[in-house]
Amino acid sequence: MSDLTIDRIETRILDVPLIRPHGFATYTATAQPILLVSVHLAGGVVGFGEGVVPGGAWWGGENAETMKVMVDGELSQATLGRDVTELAGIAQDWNRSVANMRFAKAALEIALFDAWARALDVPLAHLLGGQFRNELDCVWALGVLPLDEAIAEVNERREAMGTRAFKLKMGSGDPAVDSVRIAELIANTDDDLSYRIDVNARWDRLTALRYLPKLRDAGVELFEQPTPADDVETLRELTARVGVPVMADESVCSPADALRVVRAQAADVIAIKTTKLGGLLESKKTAAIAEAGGLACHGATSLEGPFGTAASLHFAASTPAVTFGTELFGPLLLKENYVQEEIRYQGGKVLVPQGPGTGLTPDWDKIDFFTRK
Ligand code: MUC
Ligand code: MG
Repeated sequence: MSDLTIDRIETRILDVPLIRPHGFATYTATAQPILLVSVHLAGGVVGFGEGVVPGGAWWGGENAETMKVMVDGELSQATLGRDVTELAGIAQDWNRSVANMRFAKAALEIALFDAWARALDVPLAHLLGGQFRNELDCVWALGVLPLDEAIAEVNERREAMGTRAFKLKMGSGDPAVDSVRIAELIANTDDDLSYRIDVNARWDRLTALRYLPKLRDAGVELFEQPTPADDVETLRELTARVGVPVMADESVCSPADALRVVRAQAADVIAIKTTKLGGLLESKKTAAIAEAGGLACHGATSLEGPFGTAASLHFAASTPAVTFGTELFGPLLLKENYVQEEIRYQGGKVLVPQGPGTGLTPDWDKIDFFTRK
């Protein structure tokens, strides 16, 4: 066995252009900033993690720049010189010097996991309980788009990848106009497609009570985080009243949050982003709490690049509680990827990359090209 001492941690910010602008509730991204973290073990093995938020700081307060400061500073100090097999203890120690900052912790934790798995020459899923599936259902998110462009994109994705489930972003425009646009999209595309909306916590209670029933009647099958993250009581009320499953995303950024949602029965599904939760260990705990409380888990995304997406796939492939599929399509939204392999998408599913660690090898020419100067 090679030396597993954590010898060096390197970070760089990549700016990777998107195939089209991606409109969120309060922000439109044309490129995805990604903090690429490389962990070098003394024996020569290198692991990779990505610090990613959906576009910018609007989602959870962190961005690529803040993540770089945290990983380069306190988080590295608490990690260097230790043995990677101590990972759970290292991750716990981070909380002594750095409160919150879960996206930054996830980037480093995943790079450590990847290095450890590569040193053992096993897939990452083997360190997470074992891989029991090779593929998962995968939703495509449209962002906020005009109706004609949305119809074209649905048809194109269906043709190219067999996608049948689509997520529509709301919360940016007038809810009355937006609801009509979504009803028209559903009416003007094939009946066997499935639609969900994500409001990114932007509506108040009365807006949600007014428009969610209209969207339900139009055929929307899942409501993701319609109302503010901290207002678990309103989420509970909507879950009980609107007759369509509700998914908690912003409301669950820790295992303790998951327990709160489970206790209140405030949602039917919990969105597990390995990024917002602070990594794979915290994602496992969150999934266990959801499972014990009878809630489904969804393999959600912050629009990670290939390494982050593959890590989330290994998490989902080793976690039976993820019963509600995934939206791990991030690499497809990037104009170009920076690994030598491609994550494969077919028949509405995404395949878990195979090989040691995440199963992906960096393409350093492309990484250098996208690195912020
Ligand atoms: C979110 O809030 O779910 C994931 C896909 C997408 O379009 O937005 C993200 C973030
Ligand atoms: Mg969401």
